[in-house]
Amino acid sequence: MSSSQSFLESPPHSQASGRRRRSRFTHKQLHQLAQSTPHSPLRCIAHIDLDAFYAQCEGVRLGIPPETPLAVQQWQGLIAVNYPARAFGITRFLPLSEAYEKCPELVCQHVATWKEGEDSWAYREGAAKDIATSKVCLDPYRTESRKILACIKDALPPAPIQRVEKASIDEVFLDLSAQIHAILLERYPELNGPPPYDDPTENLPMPPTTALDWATDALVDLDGAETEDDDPDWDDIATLIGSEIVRDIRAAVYAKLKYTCSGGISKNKMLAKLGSGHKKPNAQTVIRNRAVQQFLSGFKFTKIRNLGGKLGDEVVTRFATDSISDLLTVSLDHLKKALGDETGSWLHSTIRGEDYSEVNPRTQIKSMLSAKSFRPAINTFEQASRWLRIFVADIFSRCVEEGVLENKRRPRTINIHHRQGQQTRSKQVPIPGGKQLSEELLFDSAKNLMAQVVVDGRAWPCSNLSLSVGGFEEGVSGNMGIGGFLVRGTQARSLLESERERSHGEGEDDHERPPAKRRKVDTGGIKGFLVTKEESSKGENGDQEHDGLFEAREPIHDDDNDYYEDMNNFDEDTATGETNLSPAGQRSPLSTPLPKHQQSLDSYFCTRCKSDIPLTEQAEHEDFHYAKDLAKQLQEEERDSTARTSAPKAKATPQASGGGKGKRGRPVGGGGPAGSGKTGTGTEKGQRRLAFGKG
Ligand code: TTP
Ligand code: CA
Ligand code: CA
Repeated sequence: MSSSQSFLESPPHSQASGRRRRSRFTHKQLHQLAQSTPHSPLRCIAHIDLDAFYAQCEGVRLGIPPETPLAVQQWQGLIAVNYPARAFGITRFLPLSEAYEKCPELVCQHVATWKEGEDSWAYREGAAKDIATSKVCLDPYRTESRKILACIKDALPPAPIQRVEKASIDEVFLDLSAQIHAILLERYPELNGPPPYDDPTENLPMPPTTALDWATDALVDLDGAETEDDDPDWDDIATLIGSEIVRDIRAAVYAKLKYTCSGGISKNKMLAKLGSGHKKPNAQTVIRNRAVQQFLSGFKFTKIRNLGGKLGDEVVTRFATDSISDLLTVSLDHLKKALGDETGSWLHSTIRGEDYSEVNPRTQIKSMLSAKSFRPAINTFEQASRWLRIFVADIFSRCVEEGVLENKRRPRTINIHHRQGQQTRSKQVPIPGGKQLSEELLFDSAKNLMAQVVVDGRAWPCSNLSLSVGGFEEGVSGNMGIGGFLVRGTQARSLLESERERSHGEGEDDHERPPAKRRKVDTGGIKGFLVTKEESSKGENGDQEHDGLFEAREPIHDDDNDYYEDMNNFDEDTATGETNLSPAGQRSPLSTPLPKHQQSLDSYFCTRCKSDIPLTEQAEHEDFHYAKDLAKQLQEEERDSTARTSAPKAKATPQASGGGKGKRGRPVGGGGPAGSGKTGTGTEKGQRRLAFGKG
């Protein structure tokens, strides 16, 4: 007789003592657990978030004892504060002087910086005063983040049982369902038996346990109707096992790397994420299915992702409350009437703790962005070039970590985003292929993009500039792979032209949208409302999901935007269309051109167009000629290379053709052997000559 039989025939006394004989869950639902099916009612998701992450990184790097109050400084503000420092009332974005007043022994470590004229990032003495010539570098935190992620993965069984989604620089989601399923079958052999009558819709036997040991977990109180006297069902057991796994992971991260983190364990991502933030630092919170409503009712709905912005405001206005408990009394019909069918239904289920979004174990970086807001704004091509040099160094070092030098992965496109007054423009070109990706190559492309912005006019004063690379593709080892990266001069030029047309004079809302954006929230068409800040400001690399389930009501990001990017696993391009905050978290007005009456009436004589140009426009005007010259040079170059593209072994370059792939539809000529690198074919030489000199 199998154990499940023994459960089937459990003695009547269990009935008498109020124990149910059968579980609420069916054999089928248990099976769904093994498949990590989002709708499995036994599903278990965890969220792990590092405590005061940057501060811990600095503490570990510098060997500072964890009980020392420590904060990470960026310019004159603080971006991470460890828990001992928080005990003094020190918070993120508190001005430095105030922080020292509260805690004179506070250790403040400035973030590493990229500095104009320097080849690499470094921790620098007095970095805080170099805001005009430096940008922050998050590489040290990315490196630690990678180590932690590896450690977490090592503590889990291999894929496909392991499902880990890196959600930002310091957090991950884990779908523990499949692993828990395996553990359940091991611990409770009776679950291995076939369902009675071979009917998968038959209920499982009850677990043979009456009391669960939640160890050191913060256990959220049960919902009103539930009592701790009720026997646990399999969902409680699944959550308990999930909690054990998370505790082990946290212990492993601490043992190996000396970082503490907090965890949330529940049935979905939304709840797990709320859970990890519930009790910090170094603790984990379990929200059992029977405790969800109780847990959620303590929150404002504006803390839930997609409710932090426009939609949240709308709901607050409509229902004159921001509390979940209040909103629970509003009927589905009423919500639908007020917000539309889809948004209404979505909100109705969300505040009841429903979220079927998947843990998405993508690990590959899709794009990288480096950005800087300028206060004061910059006014010349030369200044812009100096920043582009820094962006390129930043991006290139990350590309190297992605394995570009070994030809493992390589970005296909490079984008510039430029803000002048209220206008943001983006431009994109393919990254020339056929040779090793290098800083010079990226820098040349970046400057060419900048030149395009200048040619379009109204480039200055520029208040925000950013560079991103995207369209990463897997390299193929050997020559074939390199061939795949090849974009020839003519083709590159055509793409560049088409890009110019597309982006000419566009406003910030004119960015090309990704054709089919996947959404995290499985809600179908709540589109109008559920455009997050990131999405609304995203440029062309939008083929990814969002990770953070929650957005700050007033999202705070650092001066250089890198934080936002990392929040989104580097996939985001968030530099466009953002309202910038000063390092101290204060809103600062975006720079706008000087009002007419403040402009100088002085002028200078341009020898090339033989006319007087206002002195205030001199820089822009000179840039204009510079860019025009460049365009002319390009045309000549193209004529040159067209004449020479008669090589017999012409080869299509699908991967590298970016947007031009189908459109071009013709083989693109190639002179020398693919990947001939520095020996250079005619077209490659052309690519070189696209570039300005060193800037
Ligand atoms: P968080 O996880 O939001 O915060 P934290 O890890 O510092 O503290 P907690 O213990 O509450 O989780 O952010 C992770 C890191 O991201 C943080 O250490 C610094 C950085 N960060 C910014 O640079 N700017 C910001 O606005 C926020 C929110 C975080
Ligand atoms: Ca954190
Ligand atoms: Ca975090």
